[in-house]
Amino acid sequence: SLDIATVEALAERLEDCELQARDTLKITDDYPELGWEDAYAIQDEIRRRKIDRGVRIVGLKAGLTSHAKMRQMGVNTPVFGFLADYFSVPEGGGIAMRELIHPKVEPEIAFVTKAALRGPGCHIGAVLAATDFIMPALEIIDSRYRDFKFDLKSVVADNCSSSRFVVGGRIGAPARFDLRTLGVVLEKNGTPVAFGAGAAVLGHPAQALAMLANELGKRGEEIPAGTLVLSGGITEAVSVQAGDNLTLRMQSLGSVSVRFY
Ligand code: OOG
Ligand code: MG
Repeated sequence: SLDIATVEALAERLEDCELQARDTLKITDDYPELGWEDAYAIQDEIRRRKIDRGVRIVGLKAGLTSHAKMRQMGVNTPVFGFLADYFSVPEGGGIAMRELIHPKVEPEIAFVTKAALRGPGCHIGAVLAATDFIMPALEIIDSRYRDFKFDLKSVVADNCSSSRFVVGGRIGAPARFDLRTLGVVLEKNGTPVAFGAGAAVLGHPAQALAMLANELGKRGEEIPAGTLVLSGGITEAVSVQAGDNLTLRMQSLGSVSVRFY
């Protein structure tokens, strides 16, 4: 396992890439023995650096929770990260391409909790009972690794490619939906480019929060009440360029849009 100085140096390298919109080679090229604890220690150090500068953490995310995403990235386990205040883009807002490296957009179901969730043993029923509401979300991921080429531990260290997110549309009470059959259409410049339903995420998107709570539970942490959680891309992520407009339409829950300039 890595010593503290190495964890700090790797966190600084990855966060500098994020803040300066530069890419880097995946860290397992230099540290092939990197373990899961090392990877989350680097992510935690990036979070600590941000908090030290006065940044607030405003949510959590699960990633690689759908087969489409796992296939796209060639990996097979969900991973977890955090969302910082400046990641949040208002509904209909714009994102400057020059601030990012090579962004991609994912359609996701966002959950907002009204009670804490703590593992082990957290399950879909507990997640639904603790969910205040759900809403449509676009996640903008931007791996700091060259050409989005990474392995699971490298991506965890890089806060799971987290970059920006937009929530909007309507809010829905979880009891009123079968989240498995909740349909989504992702449009790019008015053309539908990706389609799916909630079941693409681990059979049921609430399972992403259950796994997150169980993972946090191992470290004595929980998903607090009032937390925004992105449950993971339902379809493959879609690449974007300056001038693109992306809209997510979610069955019964309206739409959420973002543009790139
Ligand atoms: C890792 C992040 C994946 C999702 O929703 O699956 C993710 C990546 O693909 O860069 O956010
Ligand atoms: Mg995502």
